[in-house]
Amino acid sequence: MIGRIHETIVAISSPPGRGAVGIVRLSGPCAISICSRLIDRDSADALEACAGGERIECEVYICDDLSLPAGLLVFRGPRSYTRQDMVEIHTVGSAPALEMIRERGVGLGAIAASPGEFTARAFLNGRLDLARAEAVGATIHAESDSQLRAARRMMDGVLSKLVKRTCDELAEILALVEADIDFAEEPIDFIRPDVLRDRLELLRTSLNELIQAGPTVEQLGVLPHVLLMGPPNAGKSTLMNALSGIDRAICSAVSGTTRDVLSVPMRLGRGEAILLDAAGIDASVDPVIVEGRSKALLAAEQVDVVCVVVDVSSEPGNMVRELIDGLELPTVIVALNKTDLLDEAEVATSLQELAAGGIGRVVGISAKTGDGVEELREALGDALGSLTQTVGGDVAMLTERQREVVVEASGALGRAAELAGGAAETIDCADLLAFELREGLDALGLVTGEVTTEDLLSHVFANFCVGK
Ligand SMILES: Nc1nc2c(ncn2[C@@H]2O[C@H](COP(=O)(O)OP(=O)(O)OP(=O)(O)O)[C@@H](O)[C@H]2O)c(=O)[nH]1
Ligand SMILES: [Mg+2]
Repeated sequence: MIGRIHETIVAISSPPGRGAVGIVRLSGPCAISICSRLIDRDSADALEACAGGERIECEVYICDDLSLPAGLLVFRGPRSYTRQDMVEIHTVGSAPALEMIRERGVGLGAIAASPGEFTARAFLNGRLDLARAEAVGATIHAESDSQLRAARRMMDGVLSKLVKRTCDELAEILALVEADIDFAEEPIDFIRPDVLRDRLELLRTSLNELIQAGPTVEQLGVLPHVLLMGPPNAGKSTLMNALSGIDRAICSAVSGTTRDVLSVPMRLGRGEAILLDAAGIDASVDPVIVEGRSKALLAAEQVDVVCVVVDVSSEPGNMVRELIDGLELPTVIVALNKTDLLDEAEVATSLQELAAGGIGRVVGISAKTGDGVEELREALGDALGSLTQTVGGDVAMLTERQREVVVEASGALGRAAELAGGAAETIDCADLLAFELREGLDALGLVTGEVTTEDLLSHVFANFCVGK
């Protein structure tokens, strides 16, 4: 990526598949001249003369005798995302047409862009630091609102600013320690060991806060799982559809309708979870039902919360006990379903009886009418708690890669603080101290990309899509 920065790259930037609009993007010194040979003559003249920041309507040729209407967004470097000349061709979102335009671009001298290469150029040309470039990738891959928020904060540079402040302070401390080495013969104490130790401990505390701030951006993407478990016909599938708002599962009065484990995303307050529906648990010996039951029980051990669904008219207290007896379950919430079939007093008695059993929170619902479903959603959200948490405030979220290097930096600072703590004068251990401080600085440099290698870039940008 670093070696070919002066070549022109081309890629389809819109997502795969059909859409109203598709985008082919070019960046590099020949972006304008290559694009002008893909379009009609008059528009090509307008493109060559364009100073950037404009949209030009044109016909783009997907082959010699076939053109499509298109709009060109033209950016002249350095006022562009990559700080190079860039053109975006917006045309009909047909996959073959976009591919033909891309191939023609390659035929005219552009090279096919690698994943993330546009953003890598933005980084290499100083438009973004590495933490912000990673935030672009995290935004594209966000699968939950928490991930999106975390990525957005990274884009705003919260992490970059924090790391920069730490690096500045560390560089100043290093300069003082090095002065101690350079002027070892002089009777000057540039920094006292106790002051040095305190300053390093402070820096280390702020790095440790960053490490412990919460899940990494990647971890936020792993959604928690909730299983609906109960006897056949209790209304699990009806509840799955009600909670997810999607008609996902077949529901029927025939017992044993669901056989496989079905899954669907579900909103829980501000977070999200995956909701699973499985076969009912009973004593049937029918081989298909036995197979479905063992899949349901296996799922019960792997999820974060089990929501036991029982029919209010089926001696629910005994039913729940029978179901969960001998099982090692995570947090359990009981959904007492079909409350629409009984009067209020009867429902209240069943709820009290279940609550007294101390199994877990009990919510009366009717999956059919929707009564109590929102209260159940809230109970599930509470039970999942931190797993669905949206990280709020100004916390700087880290990617796994960033966390690793911040842990390294914190380790180096810890070793340096220990050296300073055991010394009568800084000079006693100045060489070792300077070494650890440089280690810390180098590690932090990897967060923002002040220290970069081709390997690091390939690692960071490998997860991007082509065209970004
Ligand atoms: N009155 C009433 N009927 C319900 C309610 N929930 C579900 N049902 C009915 O109960 C029957 C079984 O519903 P399902 O959702 O298929 O039950 P299930 O637990 O998934 O059943 P299996 O997949 O066979 O284990 C269907 O006829 C539903 O319409 C409810 O809240 N009230
Ligand atoms: Mg079912």
